[in-house]
Amino acid sequence: EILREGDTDHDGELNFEEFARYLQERERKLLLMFHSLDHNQDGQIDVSEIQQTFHSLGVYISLQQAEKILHSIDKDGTMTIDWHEWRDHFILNPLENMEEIVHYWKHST
Ligand SMILES: [Ca+2]
Ligand SMILES: [Ca+2]
Repeated sequence: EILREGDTDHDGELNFEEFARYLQERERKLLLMFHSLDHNQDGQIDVSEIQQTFHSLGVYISLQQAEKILHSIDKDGTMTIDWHEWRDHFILNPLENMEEIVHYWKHST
């Protein structure tokens, strides 16, 4: 998947430049998603913000399900997701937008 998306000169290989460009583009998208999740703009995503995001996309999840999702990304046990945790979790994952992430989470809980 990364190969297909990142291989901009379509030679079937991912050279270092293409890979670096791919990661840069991923980071930009992930940052936008991070900001859209962080409703109160405090730089952290908490459990209620995860739940709100699901609800805003018309998907009901319980607080426990939202906590489970949060635990899978929260590496340092703060019960919030900061930008670094978010980026590290999704950087090599080809999800494109919040709809896809919500769909992915829904199937992982
Ligand atoms: Ca927040
Ligand atoms: Ca954390």
